[in-house]
Amino acid sequence: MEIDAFLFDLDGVITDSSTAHFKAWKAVANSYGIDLPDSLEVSLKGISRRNSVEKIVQYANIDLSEDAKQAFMDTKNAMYQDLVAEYNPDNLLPGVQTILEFARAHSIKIGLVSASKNAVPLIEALKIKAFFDVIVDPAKHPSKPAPDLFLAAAKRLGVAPENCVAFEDAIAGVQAIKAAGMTAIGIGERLDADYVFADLTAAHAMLETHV
Ligand code: B16
Ligand code: MG
Repeated sequence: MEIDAFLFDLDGVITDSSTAHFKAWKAVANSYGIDLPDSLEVSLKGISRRNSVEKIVQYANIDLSEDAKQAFMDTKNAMYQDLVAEYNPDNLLPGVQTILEFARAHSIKIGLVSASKNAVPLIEALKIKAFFDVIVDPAKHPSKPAPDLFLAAAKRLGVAPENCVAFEDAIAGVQAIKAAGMTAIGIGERLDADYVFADLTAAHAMLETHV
């Protein structure tokens, strides 16, 4: 396969902040008397803050005014930011640095395709921002599972979607990659991707044989 770009999801692929997102949702929900089961985590991964609160309200079968939803999201975001406040390069998941350097060495462009509005400060804290040729703004496009964020990255990089390899830990994210016509690499388990690996170290080992 011709590979012109690697497109990375952030939470759950580059760093383990996806657990911080769920921990924060769980804590805020608790303060509303809602007990979020761990089984809900998988369906909240990769989707926007707004879609997450809608899913939680639907799960709990409660009515919240628009103001209350906004307060719910704001409290969650403040909690999430507290949880990742100390993140630093030690919080990079295995293989991140290596695969970014590998991409650079092979002139493969690099994009960040996160649904998170906290993505930029997080990659700055992780000290990897300089690797990215493009960082897509999630506020400007429909969220995953729509393909728009991935397609916007390819367009800005000037590469064809079929020559992009994208990495995701979320079901919604893998759906978005496939809808964009790109090669999907799932990080984790039980993902309907073209390839599934435990981490980027294993993904890199496979990709090395294709470049
Ligand atoms: P924020 P990713 C996603 O990031 C998370 O997986 C998801 O849990 C979160 O709700 C979403 O970002 C929005 O994040 O509230 O910080 O804007 O996995 O696409 O990098
Ligand atoms: Mg993710």
